[in-house]
Amino acid sequence: MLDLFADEAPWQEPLAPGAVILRRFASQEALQTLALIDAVSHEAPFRQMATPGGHRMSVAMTSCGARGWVTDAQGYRYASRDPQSQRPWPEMPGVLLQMAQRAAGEAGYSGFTPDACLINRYEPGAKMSLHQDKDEQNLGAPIVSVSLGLPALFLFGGPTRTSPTKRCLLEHGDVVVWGGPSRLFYHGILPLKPGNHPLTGEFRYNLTFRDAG
Ligand code: MD3
Ligand code: FE
Repeated sequence: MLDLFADEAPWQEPLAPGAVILRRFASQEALQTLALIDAVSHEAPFRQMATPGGHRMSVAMTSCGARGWVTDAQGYRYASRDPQSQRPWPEMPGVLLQMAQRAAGEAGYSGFTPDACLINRYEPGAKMSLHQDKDEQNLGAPIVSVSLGLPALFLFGGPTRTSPTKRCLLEHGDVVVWGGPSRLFYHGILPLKPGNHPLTGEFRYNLTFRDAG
């Protein structure tokens, strides 16, 4: 299908040690990716999970791939089944796996074999507080993130919670590859500003591809 929002050539912006933004890298595949997100969410619906501290997350999440990320009163972890249905997570679509592998390659990380794709859905006001991603077994592998729909202000710091932070706007089609030292940097998303995106309406989606091991 002709995508009227994919006419811009991608470009790269270095972000932090080991991290690079591939601006608009996913633009051409946005429509297909959104259709695949829809299909995944019919098998494994978006849900707002509870943190171990008992707070309901404002971001709604689901997963595809051999593992999915879950949180509840027991803690954060990867699980091979959706706790809501007790079924395995939907398969990671080949085109998404290949897009993540191509992005990792462009950023200098060849041989990336993610087994988990966490899908975040933000509605207006939804946010993700400053955190590290360290539940994965293979911290030597990068994380590839794909942003679709409404733009969001991304906050990224350094190796400690009190490291100085920078802000960066992540827009539709942007892909970020996080490896090397930045793999364990603190990061978060500021509350989503209301808006209307031609492909996603009031939502922002973010996919993160991980080698959870
Ligand atoms: C930096 N997601 O799911 S993507 C997450 O936009 C998460 O939904 C945000 O943080 C989102 O854990 C940010 C950018 C991102 C993803 C993973 C990272 C940045 C990262 C892992 C390490 C360092
Ligand atoms: Fe994260």
